[in-house]
Amino acid sequence: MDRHPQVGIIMGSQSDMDMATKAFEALKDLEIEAEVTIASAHRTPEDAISYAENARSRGITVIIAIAGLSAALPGVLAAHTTLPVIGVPVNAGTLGGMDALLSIAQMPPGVPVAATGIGGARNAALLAARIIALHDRSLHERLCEAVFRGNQKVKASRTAISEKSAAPEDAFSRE
Ligand code: RP5
Repeated sequence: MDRHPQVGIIMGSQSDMDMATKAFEALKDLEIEAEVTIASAHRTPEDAISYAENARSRGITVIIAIAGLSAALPGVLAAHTTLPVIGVPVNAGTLGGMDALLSIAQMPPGVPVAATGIGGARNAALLAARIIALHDRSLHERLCEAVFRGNQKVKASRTAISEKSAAPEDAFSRE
């Protein structure tokens, strides 16, 4: 397994750590190496820019950028690298994360950022995994297994529905 970090998880503040941990754990489950750091687009803009500029040559292939409030971090990183940047909006204030979601999603043409839902750190990790799996057959297999396990979990949860109201299993049959 490649021990070199392939995913850079960067957050705007230490207060975003829960989200970073979620993304890190999801990547770890798929045996994807990741590194975690903090740099703010507003408070330490030079660090954010340098991290983005150095990321590709350091072997990073996808950046996950986590930020709340006026979440400029994913966009600033995307402006300084051609690596794919996935932004995770955090609910960090009175607007419940809508502020961060719109800041991340409403990028101007030419500077793309993929936005997850508010608090979507796990999905950010899974999207990063899909991107990396384009050129990594063994990761693709692990990803397919994880998707299968997720599907099985949903199917198994049907048994919790009372027999009287449950739809029959043949409602899901495919010709
Ligand atoms: C953003 O402001 C950070 O990403 C964080 O979500 C939010 C609040 O930061 P702190 O005031 O907790 O450092 O830049």
